[in-house]
Amino acid sequence: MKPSSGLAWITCVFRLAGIGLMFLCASATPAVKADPAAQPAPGSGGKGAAPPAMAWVPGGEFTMGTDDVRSFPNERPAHRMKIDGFWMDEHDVTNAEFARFVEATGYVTTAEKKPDWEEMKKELPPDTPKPDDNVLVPGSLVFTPSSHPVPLDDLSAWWRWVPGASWRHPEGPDSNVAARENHPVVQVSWYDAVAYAKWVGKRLPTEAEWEFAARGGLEGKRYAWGDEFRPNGKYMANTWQGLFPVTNTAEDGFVGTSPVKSFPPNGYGLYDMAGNVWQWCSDWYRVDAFTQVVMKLADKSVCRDTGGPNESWDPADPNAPKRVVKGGSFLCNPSYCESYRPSARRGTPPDTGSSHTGFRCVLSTDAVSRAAGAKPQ
Ligand SMILES: [Ca+2]
Repeated sequence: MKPSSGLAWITCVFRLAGIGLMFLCASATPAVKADPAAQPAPGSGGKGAAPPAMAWVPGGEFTMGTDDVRSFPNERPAHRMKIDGFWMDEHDVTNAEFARFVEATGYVTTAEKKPDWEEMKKELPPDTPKPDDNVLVPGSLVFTPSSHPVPLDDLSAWWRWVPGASWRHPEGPDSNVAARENHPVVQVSWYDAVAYAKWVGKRLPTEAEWEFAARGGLEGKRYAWGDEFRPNGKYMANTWQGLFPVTNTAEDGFVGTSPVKSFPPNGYGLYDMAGNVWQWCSDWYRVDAFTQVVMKLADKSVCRDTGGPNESWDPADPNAPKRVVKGGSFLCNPSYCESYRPSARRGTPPDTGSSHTGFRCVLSTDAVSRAAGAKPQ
């Protein structure tokens, strides 16, 4: 089966090459210019005390994207971006946390619902035939290693549509999360992530917020911790070692997802901002988003985070609107994507979950203040 919109994003990832992007943005001072005065004073009663298990990400300016030739065209051009400070979850939302949400609300995730062909076909080429009803069943995308080397431009060689796969059963009906309570929840759609965020009184990060946070105060570095992938021989993130997608040597200690906080935090105290699982952002995905944003600048100097484009655009997959995912996953390897770099980005249809996509939430300071006002101490 060609697995519907669920696989739509997969077919486009490597077609990004060839999309010409222009370098238009004049770079200002190439450094992170944080705004320490914007940091809330814990317990001050002003902007509120630190929310539990969240880290403060100071507002300021930074260089978003990259002009490094060792990147995908959709990461260019590098441009100066200014954002406000915000709180971010220290780690990805875990299976235990998501379970509490489902238990409290009775929420049913996208992967647990029968696919709606009328909605699916909107994201597919017009002549796509309707699959048999016996394959239009609840399910999701599951990574399946190949037994032999395969061309790395054919992602269908290692992704399968598995009936019964969901956040409760990440690899299919015979799997479960009983021993993975502290792992990131996966097999969640963008809609699922938004629903969870709303329930906990938070929201998804914008792409600019996510990238600023991932850089941890470092300017223009290739990774969240610097320019060296393994400083002093130490693995800093859960990625793939070995011949992808055939042999996973797990030299970093993990074949699949890892418990949150298994690797060192970045400069803002955030864990797993590289590898482990991709993370949903609130923005629509455009291949040329960075070009678009700098073209709109009057003075070509500093961009302001507006929450991303008004609509999705991906010429390689024009029928499927997508949201941004960032961070890469345990499947990322230098041989094919290396997307655990802060500037790396992909688009994924919001109805699509997979065994390597999760999320975390953020909280604006004004929201903290409202919460504090609504709940007298
Ligand atoms: Ca690994």
